[in-house]
Amino acid sequence: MNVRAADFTKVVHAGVEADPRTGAIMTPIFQTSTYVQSAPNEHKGWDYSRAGNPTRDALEVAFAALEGARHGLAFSSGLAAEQAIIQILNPGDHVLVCDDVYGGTGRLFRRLFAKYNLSFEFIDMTDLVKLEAALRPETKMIWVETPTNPLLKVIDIEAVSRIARRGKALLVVDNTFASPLFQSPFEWGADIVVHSTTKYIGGHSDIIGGAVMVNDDALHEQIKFVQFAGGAVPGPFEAFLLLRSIKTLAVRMEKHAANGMEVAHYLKTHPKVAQVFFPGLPEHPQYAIAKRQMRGFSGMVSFNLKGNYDDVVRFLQKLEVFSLAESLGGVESLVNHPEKMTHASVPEEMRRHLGIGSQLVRLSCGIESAEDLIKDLKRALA
Ligand code: P1T
Repeated sequence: MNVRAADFTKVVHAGVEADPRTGAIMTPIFQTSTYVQSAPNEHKGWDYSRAGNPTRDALEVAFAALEGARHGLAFSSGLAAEQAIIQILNPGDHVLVCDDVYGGTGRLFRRLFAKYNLSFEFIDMTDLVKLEAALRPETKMIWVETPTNPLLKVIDIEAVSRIARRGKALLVVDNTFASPLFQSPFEWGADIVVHSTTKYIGGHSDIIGGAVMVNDDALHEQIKFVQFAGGAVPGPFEAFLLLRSIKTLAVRMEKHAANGMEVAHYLKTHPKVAQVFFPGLPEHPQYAIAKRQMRGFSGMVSFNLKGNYDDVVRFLQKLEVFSLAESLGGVESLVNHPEKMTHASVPEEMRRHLGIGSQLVRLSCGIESAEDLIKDLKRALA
């Protein structure tokens, strides 16, 4: 299980051509808002940077290549990308959403879009019978995040795509946790793939960004229109940084995955750890699906600590290599307390139902030495 050999080459070259004017090997940062025209609406293909910018264009080609898609679109954040996807729907449409999603995704759907007469129903999509029964004539979209945030449940994309086809609903997959190198949702029947590029694709905790990839030309036109008309685009500098990040995605993902695996195995033997959530452990309830659908398990590991909330806070404060912070997917290891941080906006009853409680801790294993990560956890757990 690992990054495909061809992907090491792909990430270095995706979307990048030597600059035709200078031969510069790196894509220039076209830090411009507008472009001189020779006559009204006669120009070299760019008229205004909300509509298009050469640095962003190169990034969008790279995004498409990462997911093996026909089209890529860049957004100013992961949530802006999600927003653009939802904005192709019409009032009255119904969306089925997997119950364990990033807190901000749930907040976007529940608090922002519900008031535009769109309805969102959150269900456990590891239960396909339940999913099929929830389908209605007005269900226009099925929204899957896999592995899920923060409980790392794995949803069978191929099986959900069969249900989506039967219901004539679009299947959206948030592929942020797996990264494009460990999971290819289009190969399992997804219609739209979305990423928070703030995470693994950016990889250095210095960018907020989002990506949408699609194969269908008409769907691309619809989402591109939202991008243009709504304007939630990244600037050229962010686009440049992402192009730079993508070149090292394959080597980073291999190390994240190796560290995640070692940390998960260490935690499961620790007497103060009650339960470990990691799709690469054979005892994970969807291990068979994860092995079939994923090529690696990335660096996300969640676990429940024994004791009470004060014990959890003491543990978090004793960590030295892991920093207590929101976000994930960067080269440096982070630790998060979902209940009080990333998932504080999830209704309490839902959190209780899912098992996002005071004892739950989420790790994003960076690319430091696994030995140092385990030493840090050992000292903080002592
Ligand atoms: O933060 P932003 O770039 O807008 O991306 C939102 C988002 C979308 N999808 C998934 C799976 C995510 O995890 C996120 C953001 N998540 C965090 C900030 C976090 O710490 O979980």
